[in-house]
Formats: sequence, structure tokens, C-alpha cells
Amino acid sequence: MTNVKEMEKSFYKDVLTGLRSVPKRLEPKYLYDYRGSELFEEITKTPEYYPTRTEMRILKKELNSISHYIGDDAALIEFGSGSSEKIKFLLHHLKGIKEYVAIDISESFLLQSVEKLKKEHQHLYVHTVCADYTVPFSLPSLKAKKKVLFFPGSTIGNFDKQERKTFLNQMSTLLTKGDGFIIGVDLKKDEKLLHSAYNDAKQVTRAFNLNLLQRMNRELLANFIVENFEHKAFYNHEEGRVEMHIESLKNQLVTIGEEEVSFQKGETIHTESSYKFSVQEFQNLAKEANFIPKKVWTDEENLFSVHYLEVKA
Ligand code: AVJ
Repeated sequence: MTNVKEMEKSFYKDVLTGLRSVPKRLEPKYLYDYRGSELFEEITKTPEYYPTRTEMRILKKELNSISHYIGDDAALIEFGSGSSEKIKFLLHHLKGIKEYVAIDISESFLLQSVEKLKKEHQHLYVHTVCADYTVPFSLPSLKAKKKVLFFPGSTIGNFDKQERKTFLNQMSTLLTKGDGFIIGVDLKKDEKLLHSAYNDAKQVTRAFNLNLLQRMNRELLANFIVENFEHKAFYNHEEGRVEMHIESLKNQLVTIGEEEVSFQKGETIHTESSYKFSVQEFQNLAKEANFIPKKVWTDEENLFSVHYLEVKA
């Protein structure tokens, strides 16, 4: 288990480093405290945010094919247990899953969602790991014959070029020859659709982004005045990613713990990138990280893709 005090210390350190950088930035993982995880769940229910719903539709449509790739004695290992709908669905319908490992950075969220699962699947071996999967960690020892990693929601899109390389390589080291990796990847598409997915009318995405300021107020004794900042999200064509920023609406000075940080009017904190890929682009990445792309499932409108990769050696 990760020590909470240690986590808070590194949050403080990372915040100061990020806000003293030019341009200012904060790692997207910090968006997901308990409140942030709740708000993300709410985002997935907005009409504009298509990824979660589309991925779920693909899983339903392709259940038989997925079952074939998973096999009859597998441990499913999930990153980010916030996506409980997808997991519930797979565990309920795929008899080949004998064991389940939930890995999440938010311990309270993790324990809560896993408690329910245990009650509903009494014959399933369930393990929880509270970890930051952007740094190396190891898996508990498992009983099932085959390991299949499950990384839905296009969270891979949060990582920059180097981070996703490291991540995919690290995932392949958790596995042995013949093990699998099911990963959801958001596809490149019409810019207007992307824009509205990150600028929903009910402004849930705005609340999700600005919660990061409130989190710093709560946990780091910062004094951000939330009204003095605004949510900003747009598609960056050259980079092939949606960028989410928090924009300062005026020149201002903010205290964070013992330190002060100044903001110029119009200056932003880059809080998240969400890269979009073509099927080919993603398969090439997978190949570079010791995986064989075995199968890709998509929806009819080509909004989203789910890949089955097999580890090579
Ligand atoms: C959970 C990282 C996949 O990038 O679409 C949703 C997070 N941010 N709306 C995404 C998010 C703003 C989401 N991921």
C-alpha cells in the first residue's frame, strides 16, 4: 500500500515544479482525487463525451470474439478501477475470467468499487493494488493460467510520446509469452466532435478540470480563487491531441503552502493531453513494445478502437 503522507509530499513537490515551469503544467494523474474520479464518472454520462459509451458498445457487440481471445482460464488485470461498468460487464459475461486484479491510484475509490464486485462475484479471486501505474510496480502472485491486462478508456492518450513508450514496455514486462493486453484507444476524428466532447454543455468537464485548484486548496493549503480561472480545452492538430488547460483570468499571486506562484492574465496551466490515434499508428506503437497486434474492434462510426495485443516473448 502506498503511504498517504508520501503521496501528499510528492503532490506538493510536483505542484511547485510544475507551476514554476514555463509553460506551467501539472500531471493529469492529479485530476483524479476522490472528487475528480466522481466528476470523471459524471463526464462519461454527458451526451458529448462519446468514448466511454462507444467503448462499452464495442465490448457488448464483440463479446464472443473477446471471449475467444481471453480464453478459459485468465486473470484480468485492470488499471483504473473507475470504469466499473465495463468490468462488471466482462466479469458477468466471460466465464473464462477466474481472477481479477484492480489497480488504482485512488485508494478510497478502489476499495469502494471492489467491495461491490466481491459481493456480486463470490467465486472470483479478487486482488487490489493501490499504485501509480506510471512508475514501476509488481503484480501479486496469481493462480490463473493466463494474464490479460485491461486498460480501457483511452487512458493511454494521457501519456506523451516517451511516457507511452515506457508504459507499453513496462506492461510487456508484467507479462509472459502468450499473455494478452486489451486496450481502448480513442481514434482521430472530426475536430468539432472532439471539441464538444471536452467542452460539454453542462460544464462537467470544466468542474473536473477546476477541481484541481480546489484539490490544491484542500490538500496543500493553497489559496486559489477558483473564479479567477477558467477551463480551456481544444484540439491541437500538429500534436494530434486534445489539450486541457486552466487559464488565469487576471494577473495574480497564489500561495501554495509556504511558496508563492504568480500568474499572468491569459497564462495557462496545461493539465491534460488526450492523444488520438489511427489504428495503424497505435499498432505500430504496440509492435515497438514487444506486442503483436492480434485483433482490433471498432464501432460503426470509427470513433473508438479496442485492441487485443499479445506479448511476443
Ligand atoms: C480518462 C484520460 C481518457 O482524456 O478523454 C475526459 C479524461 N478529460 N474529459 C480523456 C478526460 C476530460 C479522459 N481519460
